[in-house]
Amino acid sequence: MARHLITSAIPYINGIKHLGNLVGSQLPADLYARYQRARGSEVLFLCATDEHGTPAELAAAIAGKDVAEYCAEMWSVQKKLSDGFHLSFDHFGRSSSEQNHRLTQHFAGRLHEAGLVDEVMEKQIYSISDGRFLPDRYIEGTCPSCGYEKARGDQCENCTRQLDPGDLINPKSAISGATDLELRDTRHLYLKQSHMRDQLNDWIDSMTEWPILTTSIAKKWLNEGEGLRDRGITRDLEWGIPVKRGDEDWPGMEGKVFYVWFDAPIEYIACASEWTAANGGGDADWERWWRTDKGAEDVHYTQFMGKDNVPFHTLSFPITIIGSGEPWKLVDYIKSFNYLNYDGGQFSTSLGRGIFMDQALEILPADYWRWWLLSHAPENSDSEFTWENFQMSVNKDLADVLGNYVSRVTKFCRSKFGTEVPSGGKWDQSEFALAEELSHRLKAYQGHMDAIEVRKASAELRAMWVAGNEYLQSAAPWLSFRTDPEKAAGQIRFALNLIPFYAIVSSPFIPSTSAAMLNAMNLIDQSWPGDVKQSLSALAAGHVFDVPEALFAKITDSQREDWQKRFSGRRD
Ligand code: B3M
Ligand code: ZN
Repeated sequence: MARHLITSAIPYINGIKHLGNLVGSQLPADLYARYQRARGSEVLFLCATDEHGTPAELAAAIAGKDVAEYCAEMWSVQKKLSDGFHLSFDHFGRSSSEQNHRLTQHFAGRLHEAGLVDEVMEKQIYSISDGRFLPDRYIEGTCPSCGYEKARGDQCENCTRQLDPGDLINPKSAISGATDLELRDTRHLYLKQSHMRDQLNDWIDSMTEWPILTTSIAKKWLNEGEGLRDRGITRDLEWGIPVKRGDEDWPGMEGKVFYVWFDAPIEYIACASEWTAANGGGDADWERWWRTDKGAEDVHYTQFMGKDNVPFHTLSFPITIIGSGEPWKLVDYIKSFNYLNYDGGQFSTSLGRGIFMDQALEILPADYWRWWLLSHAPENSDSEFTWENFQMSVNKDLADVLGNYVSRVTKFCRSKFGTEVPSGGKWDQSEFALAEELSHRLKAYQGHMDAIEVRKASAELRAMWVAGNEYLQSAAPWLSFRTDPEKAAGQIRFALNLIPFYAIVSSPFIPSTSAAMLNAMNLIDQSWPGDVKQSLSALAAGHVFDVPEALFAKITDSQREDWQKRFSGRRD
């Protein structure tokens, strides 16, 4: 049995994610996990919240809460929303877990022993009134370019210029407004990434199957620019994982924490350990996914992420793993995504622009969004959400093609033969032809799913639905019924059999609709179709079914206009 370890980039804790975040990592990861499970693989699918760093501290301060309390609350909010979207994580962990503390400190210790960590003295802005060092984002002042008075130490939001805190005119603390700031010495740890350049280059070169988007970003950072500069892995913050090497204190590093991007990917490993802890298992249960000396040598590991996360996953995290000198599992395949834009601009969390996960579920069920997002996944280039396109896709693909098919077939059968699969009649040329076409299309679909070509897979799936509709239209059992009821019975038995077939192959995309279809058809064996002809005979004459409620409602023009207006500004 094939074994698939699958992780999605772990979303920041600071607030609810928008649909652009969702389609860039968690949702396609879920598609793949569901598909692999349906094909009989053993799957471990993990995600978590990314809880450290200044964004978490700042968001908690704005909410007037203690950081730990804020994170615990937001974890529950995000967990509920991921359940709402039917994301089938085996575990949804937290990077602030005790397991991640231990593992992060363990890796730091190993890297130190391997001579891969430098201690560097540098100067940073210290706020005397606040009694702490201020990260760039905690310093505010007037932008030297445009005069905006609330520019941050890293960037001016008004004119977008990148800044250093020293550029600001009248700098002050964003926490307290204090102006008694001074430069002070502070010691930090740097990971000597540059020492690993050749090893990393060889490893990336050996990943010949990676998608171009992933490889090109990895190579760009490896060969030019800033990628393999040594990287600061500690910060002067209170919230985070305390700097230690293994169990030991690190002299000179008291009061400091690891940089969020150092501990976040380690959470992929820690999350597996959280998973076993939550299920009463022992170390061996998660190590067989992560340690190649303990059973993980046959695991295939796939990561999903937006393109901005690629450098951390192709360079920094592999350096942590390889540099440790221990037999941890390295990623086999990195599926990365471009950006989804929103109605002529960008989705933006800080500007509250676009549709956020909670809002989406308030107006429509998850499957509508899943279908649109996945069938328009920003794979080869950025893609754009528009309400017109969303309305068209839902109304055509889901309501007219799939939903209508199921409703026509089941209702026609009920009115002419009752809610039992009718006997009589047999497959004719057109039934054989469709079974043949579906066999080919299913193979193509599986090929795209195996290769994680999300858009191509969705197009093939849609084509399978369309083929069923075309069959129904040309077989026209409502006509044959008048002259040859036996023939109509054979046709409708065949047509009914397409419903569980569609349900099973569509389930990675639209799991709750698939469940409703299977439920209506009362089918016990829900295994993936091996032989299409055989699975199109699964419902035998006499099998009882229900006519399901309409699977999808069309989006009306007035709904579309309302939503367009409602989501045109900043979220409140
Ligand atoms: N939290 C960034 C993001 O959500 C970051 C990913 C971490 S993956 C280890 O895009
Ligand atoms: Zn400015």
